[in-house]
Amino acid sequence: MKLLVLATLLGLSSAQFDPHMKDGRTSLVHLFEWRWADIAEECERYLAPNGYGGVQISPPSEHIVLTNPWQPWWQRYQPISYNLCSRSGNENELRDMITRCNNVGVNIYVDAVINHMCGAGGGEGKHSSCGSYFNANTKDFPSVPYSAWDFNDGKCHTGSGEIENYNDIYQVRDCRLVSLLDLALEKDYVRGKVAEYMNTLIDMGVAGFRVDACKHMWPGDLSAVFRRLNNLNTKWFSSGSRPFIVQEVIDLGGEPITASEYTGLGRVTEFKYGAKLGTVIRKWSGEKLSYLVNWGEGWGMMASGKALVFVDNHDNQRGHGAGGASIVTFWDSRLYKIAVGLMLAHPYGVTRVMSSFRWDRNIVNGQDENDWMGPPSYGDGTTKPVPINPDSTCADGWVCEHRWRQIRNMVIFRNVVNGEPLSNWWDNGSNQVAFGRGSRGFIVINNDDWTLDATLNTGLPGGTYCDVISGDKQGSSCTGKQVQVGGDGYAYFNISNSEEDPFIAIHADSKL
Ligand code: AAO
Repeated sequence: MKLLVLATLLGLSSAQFDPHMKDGRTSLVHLFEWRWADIAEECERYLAPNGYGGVQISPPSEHIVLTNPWQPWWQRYQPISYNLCSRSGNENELRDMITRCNNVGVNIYVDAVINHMCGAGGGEGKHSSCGSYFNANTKDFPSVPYSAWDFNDGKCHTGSGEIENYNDIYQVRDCRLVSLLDLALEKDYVRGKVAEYMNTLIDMGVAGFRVDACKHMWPGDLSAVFRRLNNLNTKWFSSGSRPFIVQEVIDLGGEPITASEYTGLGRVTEFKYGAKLGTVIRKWSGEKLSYLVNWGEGWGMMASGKALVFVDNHDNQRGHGAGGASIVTFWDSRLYKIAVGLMLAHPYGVTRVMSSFRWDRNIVNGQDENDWMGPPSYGDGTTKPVPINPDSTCADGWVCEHRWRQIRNMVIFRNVVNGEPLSNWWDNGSNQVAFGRGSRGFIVINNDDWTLDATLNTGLPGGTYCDVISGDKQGSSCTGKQVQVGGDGYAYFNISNSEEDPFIAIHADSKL
């Protein structure tokens, strides 16, 4: 009996670590600031056919609308209410997107901003995305409703009311993060309102949440909220499925609040991953690709089953949040493709691909003066649609990294090798490495300043394989390089350091 109870508890508690992806899919993509209407189309026309398992969407809740600076992307991290109209679209469009994406096997994960409302001192009469009235001075948000009683200010003991010192765990949880009005999540009423918001989305069919700013909430309060969440909608998910939870906690070490306080509640964003991988790929601090032989837990990261990993995110690609200058982004496209390729080939963590918009980057003394710029939009601030070029790339300032052949094909690689262990590691002691995933896939990377020339054990059955980095398998032919694997599993690789993409990847489904 005791065992049964334990098993049930374990079964239930493990479920929020599972992204519940369909048909053996393994990766999600953050379609940062995309409109719901465009995401619905993208699910049908691109994500489903190319094996993406889910989309992290920008916050769907009603947010402040700012004019100085002009409609920054970050206005969506300042909720005004839990009404479902935002810069990305209204409630009907949201519902339509969730339904259509689910119907083609692509999950939706919501960025939930529940730690705070808008910035303090915003005053009365400011704009909000559904037109709801609010008054930040009196902490009045009648569309929830929240009033002054529902905020933490009484508990914060810094002179400014702000978080002044990340070494003081009380400040970090009870004071304002960059002046954002901090909700009192220990109150049953506030927990109830937050859970009601999240449950509305669950009932609409979302598969889970990326929960914003979790470092700034007490784990006990979060646990109380998560316990109130409904199971996923059985129209698309098996009965008893718990919502997938990813908590945003920035833990690069050196602060008293650690990711491990949160890993019992759900997955946690592993920020060390992108920061360290960036350092390795850039060859800073004497780092080398060959050191990745024990990549993952061996590098001081959390357990693989607790981690959500990414090369860059919407904050650190523009100098917000943390990670520092080492973070690789689409601006360094050659290094970026290697980094994302490596992430997707490696078994560690649940992987998230970033999909960005371009902005007028203007770095002055190490700071990007235009780090606030919002998505491609019309003069009135309405977000532009995402037009697709005949060559399947995106236009109008949308970068669409997830459509880059090298990245898209590695998302498929990850699905093909799902569940296989890391195998046949090889390195040259420098920046040339190769590894396989059982007998299902193999990747070879050259980040040295000279040619890679080696015969390696791929672990794959003999045959001719199409390299999915330089091209695609189309029917029985290959538009890129071909790799001959002998009956013993060995293959010869030659990768010049001056190639556009100095890496090769082959897998069971790319066999000709
Ligand atoms: C905007 C304005 C503010 C204004 C405010 C209210 O920029 O000037 O006061 O409105 O009017 C986003 C933007 C913010 C924006 C906000 C609201 O990034 O600029 O404020 O929307 O519109 C911390 C949090 C983390 C947070 C991150 C940005 O812990 O949760 O800051 N990320 C999320 C979202 C983000 C969003 C919010 C939260 C708020 O992803 O988009 O903000 O909803 C240390 C700490 C980290 C801390 C960083 C930030 O990091 O560890 O926890 O992140 O500092 O400064 C080394 C260390 C590393 C350290 C880092 C930086 O790398 O190793 O630990 O240095 O010091």
